[in-house]
Amino acid sequence: MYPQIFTAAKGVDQAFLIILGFAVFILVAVTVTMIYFLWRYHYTRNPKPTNIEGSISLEIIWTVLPTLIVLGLFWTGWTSFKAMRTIPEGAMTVAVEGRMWSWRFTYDNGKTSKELVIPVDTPVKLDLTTRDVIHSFYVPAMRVKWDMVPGMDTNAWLQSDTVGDYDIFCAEYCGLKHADMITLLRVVEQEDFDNWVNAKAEPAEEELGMSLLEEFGCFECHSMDLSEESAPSLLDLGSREETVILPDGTEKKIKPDEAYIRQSVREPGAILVKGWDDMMPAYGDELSDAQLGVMAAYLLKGGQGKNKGAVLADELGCMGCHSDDGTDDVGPSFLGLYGSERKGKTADGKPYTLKADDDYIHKAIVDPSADVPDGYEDQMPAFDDLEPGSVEQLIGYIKSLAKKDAE
Ligand code: HEC
Ligand code: HEC
Ligand SMILES: [Cu+2]
Repeated sequence: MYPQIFTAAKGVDQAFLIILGFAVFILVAVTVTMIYFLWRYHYTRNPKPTNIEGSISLEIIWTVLPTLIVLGLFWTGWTSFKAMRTIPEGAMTVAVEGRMWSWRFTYDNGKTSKELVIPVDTPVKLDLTTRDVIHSFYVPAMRVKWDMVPGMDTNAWLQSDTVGDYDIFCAEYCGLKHADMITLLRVVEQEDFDNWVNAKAEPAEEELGMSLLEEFGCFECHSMDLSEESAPSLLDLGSREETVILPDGTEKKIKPDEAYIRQSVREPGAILVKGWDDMMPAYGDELSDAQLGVMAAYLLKGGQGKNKGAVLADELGCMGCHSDDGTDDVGPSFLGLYGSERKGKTADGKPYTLKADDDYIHKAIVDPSADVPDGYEDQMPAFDDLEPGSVEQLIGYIKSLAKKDAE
């Protein structure tokens, strides 16, 4: 058995051992009696069968004894069950969401995580919910297993007396990738826990680049997706080859690099992107060298590596069913999805053919059963309760993975 680290669940092991003990005892007793009778009443030793009729004392024994045994077994089970169902007052609360096919743990301060991190020696109450089908939250080392049923709020609690990492499984078969629903319970010292739970996500370099672009108003004209209304899109700048017009009017093919971006921002009029007018304000020294460096690095990485939508898609479990590299999974890959032609059937069976635009993607996220693309089943849970702006971020992310010639 797994090491036992949850004191209140000790009774579970006890109940198990007691029941196992009785079962083995009864198996042995019945087998031995049977063999003895075979031997004792063999016709060579007992040639004349006799008919035994009634024995009050025997009947009392075989009624009362098993009743006592069964009641005793019930008692051991009941007491250990009660200990695990009595959630201590003031226990720390963590919301656990199960979904096809990943876990999300949300703490009181809003922090979310894919792993369950808890402080040692602290009772933790788990509010269990599911986004789609029935899952079951199972921590073998804690002897804790409790179903998560759609539309029902269930809960469980646990507490560890030992620091360490333990497995968390889904114990209810929930579809194709049920086996992927594995994550970790990390039991850490209180101090480490406090640091972890209060840590603000370090603004990744990418996010810094993004926020600088926002701060300096670059997005007033530029987009990070395929739309190019008042300026060329900055998406995937690093992997483009572009035709620019030099000050003397000649055309040249270039691959944007850091120096080019620096110059494009400091004196945009010097080199123009072919097809665009000299509309961009010159930023001159408004931006420091360092700021420009961060921006350029971000833009050269494609600006799509880890945008907010990508982080969100990962957090919400989209990537359990969708890929970003073109391999089709349970759902179609996000790569090249935006702007491509989609064929499928609506909920009432009408075939459709259309181009995946913002509206289509929006509907696909909040009401996935409405349009189901050919070759796929209506398996996606509806994400109709996301925070405001989240769907837009997800759309932005899917857009950033569009094929460049889709527009
Ligand atoms: C008023 C609209 C406007 C604003 C604001 C603006 N740009 Fe531009 N930008 C343009 C236009 C128009 C072009 C294309 C003409 C040119 O090359 O100057 C361009 C070109 C560029 C290019 C070259 C793109 C390419 O495809 O080679 C880069 C890089 C760039 N801008 C970055 C920025 C950054 C960074 C900011 C914010 C600090 C910014 N822009 C703010 C309008 C704008
Ligand atoms: C349990 C697996 C699963 C999860 C989780 C999931 N999807 Fe899906 N998704 C599918 C399947 C299956 C389809 C195709 C059938 C359908 O449209 O309902 C689909 C379709 C889509 C489509 C439409 C694709 C097309 O070609 O029409 C989009 C967009 C989409 N999902 C985005 C998301 C986003 C964003 C998330 C996370 C918030 C997500 N999905 C989570 C399984 C999943
Ligand atoms: Cu599951």
